[in-house]
Amino acid sequence: MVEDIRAKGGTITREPGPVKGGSTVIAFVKDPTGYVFELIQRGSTPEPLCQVMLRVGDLERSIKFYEKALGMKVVKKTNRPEQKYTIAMMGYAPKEETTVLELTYNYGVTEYTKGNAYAQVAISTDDVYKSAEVINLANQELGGKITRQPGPIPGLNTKIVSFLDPDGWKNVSVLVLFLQVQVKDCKFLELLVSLCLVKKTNFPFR
Ligand SMILES: N[C@@H](CCC(=O)N[C@@H](CS)C(=O)NCC(=O)O)C(=O)O
Repeated sequence: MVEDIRAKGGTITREPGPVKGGSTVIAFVKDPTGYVFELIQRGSTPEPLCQVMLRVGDLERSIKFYEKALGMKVVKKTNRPEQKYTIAMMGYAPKEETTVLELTYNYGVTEYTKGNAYAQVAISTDDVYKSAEVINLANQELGGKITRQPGPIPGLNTKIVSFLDPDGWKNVSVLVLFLQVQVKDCKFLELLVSLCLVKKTNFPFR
């Protein structure tokens, strides 16, 4: 895959090889906007979109937040003392079956600066109003806040609630699961990692 991406003009930022301190073979590539994608060599899975990695300043606080606010479970936890980091994979099913959040704690790092390009991870819910109540309780206990009260998006038949987790990462409960990032050219992203465009919506009023 790396050779394919290189041939299409993609930037390889980490050549394929075993992860430091482990045996899984990985590589890193960059899309034209500068977003980093990790390629992980593993057997075929029903969902090839594996994980979204967020760096967090207090792993136990984040685990509690994602459990309480969004009903996720820790599906795998890996501590790499030699590399000075711990990872908790959180989601709704084993990581071989579904996309998961990869929460990374680097020893001693309690805060991260955030740019303005990352937007949000979206989680589906059948009732944003109930979800907002649960999220609000988790925010009060563990940090973060609701940034958009639950309700419909103008012009669309979708209701959302937007909120920040204790580290300030934004999440949105909506009816479909998607990861939103600001990109210059989604055509290149499709080519780069063979993602398929499943829906494109233009919002002229935003
Ligand atoms: N300090 C790293 C901790 C996480 C980490 O190292 N993850 C592994 C993948 S699970 C990685 O990026 N390894 C790079 C390598 O092995 O070259 C970070 O914040 O990105």
